[in-house]
Amino acid sequence: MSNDFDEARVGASLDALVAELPSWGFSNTGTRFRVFPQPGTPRDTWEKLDDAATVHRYTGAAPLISLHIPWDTVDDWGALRAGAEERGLHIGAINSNTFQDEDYRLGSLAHPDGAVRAKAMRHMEECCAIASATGAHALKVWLGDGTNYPGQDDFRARKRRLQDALRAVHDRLPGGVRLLIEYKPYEPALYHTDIQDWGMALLLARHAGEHARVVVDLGHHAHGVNIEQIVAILLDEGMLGAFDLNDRKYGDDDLMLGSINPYQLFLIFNELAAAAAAGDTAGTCARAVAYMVDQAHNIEPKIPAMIRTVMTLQEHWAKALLVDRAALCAAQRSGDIVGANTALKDAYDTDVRPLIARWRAARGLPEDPLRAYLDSGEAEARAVARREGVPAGWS
Ligand code: RM4
Ligand code: MN
Repeated sequence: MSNDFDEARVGASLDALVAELPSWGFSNTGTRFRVFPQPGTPRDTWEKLDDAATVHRYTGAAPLISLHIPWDTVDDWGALRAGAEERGLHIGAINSNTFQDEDYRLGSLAHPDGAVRAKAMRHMEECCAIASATGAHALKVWLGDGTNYPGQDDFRARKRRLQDALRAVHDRLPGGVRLLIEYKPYEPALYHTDIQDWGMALLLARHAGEHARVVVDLGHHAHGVNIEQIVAILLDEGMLGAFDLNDRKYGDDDLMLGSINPYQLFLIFNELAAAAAAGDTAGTCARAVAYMVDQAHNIEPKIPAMIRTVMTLQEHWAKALLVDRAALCAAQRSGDIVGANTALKDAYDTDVRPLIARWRAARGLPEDPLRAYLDSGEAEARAVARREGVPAGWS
């Protein structure tokens, strides 16, 4: 840490950094081979709020929770919103789900049959109504749409159906709600997905309307893809809306953030920190980006995994803020390749944990949230309190 000025600057930026937790990250999940249930898993949406609120209580940095519909459906959305607020939370994004119903075998918004597309559109309307009732900031659309075999359907026809449908969804957005469009190269569709990459998502967002943006899920790229460059380009176009934060080794593994490739995470945040300081389109865009987590904890305990992820987010954000931008810029201009790369490496190699511990202490938070949670006995008490009933899962 270079000086007090840096510490105050990083601290102020950490105050503004808000993580959004996924309700589904607290449910029992697994792979297609096995779901390993965990003790103390929430049994309903209210208990998912309790778990998200626990992560926020220990970290002070995760006051938002994303919901997934229909997994989180309740009778009274106003009551859920009030319940979230009582727990110190707000509802973040509403995630649509058009990938688990029998009718969606050939897709949803891109389905060849208009009746199925209309059904998917009714679901999107329901999600818009939920966004309005809960005060959510976004409707996030990730589709399972695609095909499994060459020739199964017509790429261009599917594109046009999807384009029209997303424009119609955009027209139904409540005021102040963004449409976040997510891409993914494969799975569940295995030959092609209709929104396979950031270019397709950008195209669809542009067609949909002014409140549409692109979501970058860190697990949704082919190997070797330069994600920080995608982030930079989307920022420059004013079209980056949000992240689905996680990490992966092979596929869409939804592992804890920064657990496999922390340097990549730093390089992504470096682009955001550079843009956030700018007075142009990229700056406005960067300051409105939502830091959503999209993790599924298959065998690791869920609340500790989420606390760990929020800490990782803060650490890598702080490192990105420490990049000496003047030195970097000078090195870039003079063609000093090693110097430019060193400006990044120096920031990345800085141990920011003591600074963040001081930031926490000044706010009455535990200096090590993970250790404090593990020592609290809360996990054991929750396992006893939730012994009865049916734990929540992906249905
Ligand atoms: C998808 C995608 C979505 C998430 C679902 C559960 O792969 O990442 O964002 O809502 O999983
Ligand atoms: Mn995602």
